[in-house]
Amino acid sequence: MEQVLATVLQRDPEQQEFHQAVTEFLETVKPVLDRHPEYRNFAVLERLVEPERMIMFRVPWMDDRGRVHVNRGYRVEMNSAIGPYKGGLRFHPSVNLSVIKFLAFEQVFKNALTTLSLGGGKGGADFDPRDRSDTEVMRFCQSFMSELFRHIGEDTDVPAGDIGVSGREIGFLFGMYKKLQNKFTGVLTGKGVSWGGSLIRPEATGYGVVYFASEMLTLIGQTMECKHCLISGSGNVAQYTAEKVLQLGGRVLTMSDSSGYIFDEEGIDIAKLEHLKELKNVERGRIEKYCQRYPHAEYVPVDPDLDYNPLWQHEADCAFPAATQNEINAKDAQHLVEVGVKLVCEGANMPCVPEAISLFAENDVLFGPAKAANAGGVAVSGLEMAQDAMRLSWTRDEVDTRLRSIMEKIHQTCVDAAAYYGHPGDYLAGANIAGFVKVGNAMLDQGVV
Ligand code: NDP
Ligand code: 2IT
Repeated sequence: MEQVLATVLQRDPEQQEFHQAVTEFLETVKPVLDRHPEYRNFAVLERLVEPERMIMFRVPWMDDRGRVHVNRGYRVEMNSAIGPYKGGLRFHPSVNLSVIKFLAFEQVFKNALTTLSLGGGKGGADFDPRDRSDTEVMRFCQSFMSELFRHIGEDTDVPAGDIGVSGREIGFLFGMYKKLQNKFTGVLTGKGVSWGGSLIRPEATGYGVVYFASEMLTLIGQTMECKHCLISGSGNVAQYTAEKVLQLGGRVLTMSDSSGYIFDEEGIDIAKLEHLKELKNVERGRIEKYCQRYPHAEYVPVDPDLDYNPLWQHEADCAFPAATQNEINAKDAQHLVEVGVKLVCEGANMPCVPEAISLFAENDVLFGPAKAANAGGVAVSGLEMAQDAMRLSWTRDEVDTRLRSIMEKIHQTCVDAAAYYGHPGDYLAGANIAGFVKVGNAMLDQGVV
């Protein structure tokens, strides 16, 4: 295992996020390797940490004033042992190969946990959609797809949304793919419901996170009812995490964007959440504006001189980081412990640094790791692929029932795998082990490829 990590570090010394994801994974799967030497003998780990394929490409596009910009596009096709590559596209200025590789690596095991036949991949670009017009975003998406189209397909690689990519972008990407291939297929998920999309896909990640958290609470004889919750982010995952918390009787105290956070002591209820959705999804405005409508709420701008986020200092029972990677550092984790938070469930991918996760374990804070807790989004993407293949669509209730059942199964799988390999109650070990065993066994069956 040290050798595997040493090779990763030596091969790509600058890829910090990827190192972090691989290190966290390797630390937890050791008990499996000790019991099953075949994984070592057939270099399963060595193969898992090397993407099957990485595509990087130029994305030139013209803004509304006629200026030409050049971005870099990525698709990392990580592992296809159990199904076609599947995973989102991220458009954010912080995107680089390390970020896309860490996300693709996590996606492999997350997708394995969904019970569906989905391999793992991730892509995106260092494009910043913020303050861009619809026509600029459309031109960017068309240029991006004019290269990506030759690498993807409904049985090869099926991208979806992630940060900066939602319904609008998926529409522009799908339109260009269809034109270039002259084929109407389920090549992307997160499509509009009238053209091949699935009901509940927009809600799926956030709802799934809260279903997973509810399962964790059930095991200790509790429910979401009356739980005070801190949520970060105000995008797709954060919005539907908040919605499901409210539906299950919990209280939402905070939400944020990259400029700052709002604290509403009276609770962000359904009506306020609808206003916030309008603000973020339609106006594409900043969360600060929430306080214009609800002046009793407090807005706290990001303070670049602080090495912690005061959002995590409010008294609460549960925390749902749903913005981005490494948003909860060791100091934030210490604050969460101090204010009495008993459950942290990851909506975002890798939002907690390793020291934060250790602090939660030392202080008996229940910890739901991203690859299990936020797998509901890709799971419903898998259900969208199934509906596309049948050319049928299921009702909201049908999809939601399947989502709930998948999240319950993922939870049980984590609990069982953790206990079987000697780490009872450790959801992170359970998720990594169960995902690894499923993908690893498929790789063993399929030979050295
Ligand atoms: P959105 O683009 O809809 O929302 C992202 C939110 O996070 C925004 O509020 C954004 O603020 C904030 N944010 C983004 N980057 C940063 C940053 N560097 N620092 C602080 N805040 C930031 O994305 P999603 O809700 O889809 O994704 C959120 C997280 O959930 C990501 O980690 C993603 O990988 C993960 N995820 C998403 C799934 C999905 O189905 N969409 C599925 C599983 C996981 P601002 O508006 O200021 O940019
Ligand atoms: O991180 C993720 O799981 C996603 N962004 C969703 C991927 C998908 O294919 O739906």
